[in-house]
Amino acid sequence: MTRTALITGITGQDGAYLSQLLLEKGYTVHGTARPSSTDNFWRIAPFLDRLHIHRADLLDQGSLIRLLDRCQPDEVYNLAAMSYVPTSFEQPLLTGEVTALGVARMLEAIRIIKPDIRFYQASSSEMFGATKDQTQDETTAFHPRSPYGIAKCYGHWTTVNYREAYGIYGCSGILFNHESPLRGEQFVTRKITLAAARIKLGLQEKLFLGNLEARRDWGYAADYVQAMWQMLQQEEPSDYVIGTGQQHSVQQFAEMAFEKVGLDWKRYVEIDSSLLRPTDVVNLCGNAEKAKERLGWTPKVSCKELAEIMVEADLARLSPKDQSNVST
Ligand code: NDP
Ligand code: GDR
Repeated sequence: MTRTALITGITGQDGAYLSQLLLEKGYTVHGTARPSSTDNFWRIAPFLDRLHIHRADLLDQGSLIRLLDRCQPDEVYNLAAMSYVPTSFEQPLLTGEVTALGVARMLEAIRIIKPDIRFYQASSSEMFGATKDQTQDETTAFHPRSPYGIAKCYGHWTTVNYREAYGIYGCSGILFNHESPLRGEQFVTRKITLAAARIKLGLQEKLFLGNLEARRDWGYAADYVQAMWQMLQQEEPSDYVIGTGQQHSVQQFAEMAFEKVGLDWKRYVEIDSSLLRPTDVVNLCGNAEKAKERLGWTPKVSCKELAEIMVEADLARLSPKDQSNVST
């Protein structure tokens, strides 16, 4: 029988990769988009006609209840969130409403409408924040460093609590940073790859960045949505860290991206102190042993390959057709 999935935040990076994966697996795929004057469907445009899009907002309990009643999904992937850390410092209460309470609203809707739904919560390595541990796994203590990280901790523990209190099949995927050509332009990897491509093509002169020393475990979004799906196929629900176990600094990512276009990053990157965060996270590196053992999940794309894929995609997007093979 055809399985039915609902993805909140289907218009985002992960929503696009996950919906593609689920369509390939034969699912009927429903997704939520916020009501707005301009639709943000560019990431899902290639297969939009195969998706069922509904207007719903994590801020609105009634819209979520009606949504579940209409779709009757077997699986819900809760990807919707205010996901940009700097904005969470500017709008901490809105971040809490969407990224924290939004999870409780979705789980309440599940409890009311269809408690046998399998639920995936998009948790984040930002929950580890100021951790002193060199690598982080499912047992590492949380010490969030932003309103976003704090909100994600609430969502994580709410998922755990609904599992323990009501027997809901809820999994919290603690995903480390994952990127792709579909990444939003404000996130540092895409900001860098887009700038490297633009500078190569003579469309931009400088790239302004904040903290070059911050270190992240960067993986490829297409690999990570596979793990989300695998978590919901297990007999018992559980929480999983997903990361590559490899760490690079923002500076190293810039080096790799500029190298791809044959340029020296030092000539183009400048520091803009207004991009520094009130509190930042500087040392994240995931230990995904549990996911490897129980799900058989391993990452396929290295950070260097990822930087290259992203630069290539940005070059292709920016290049007029007759210049599409700009020498790299
Ligand atoms: P994006 O920012 O690309 O997408 C976020 C999605 O949430 C968008 O579809 C957005 O809709 C939607 N959204 C925002 N506010 C609301 C709201 N009030 N009601 C309904 N929908 C809303 O994020 P990613 O795809 O990168 O990430 C997916 C999830 O995974 C997020 O929860 C993120 O916090 C989490 N995460 C991401 C990681 C990463 O490295 N990418 C790592 C760990 C966790 P709209 O198009 O209208 O703005
Ligand atoms: P992050 O991603 O905060 O880890 O959250 P982001 O790419 O925004 O920042 C990563 C690190 O780079 C440093 N940095 C800059 N960041 C941005 N955005 N712009 C800059 O110019 C810049 N210069 C340096 C930051 O200080 C930071 O240390 C992402 C989001 O997808 C979250 O939703 C997700 O939960 C986490 O990854 C895991």
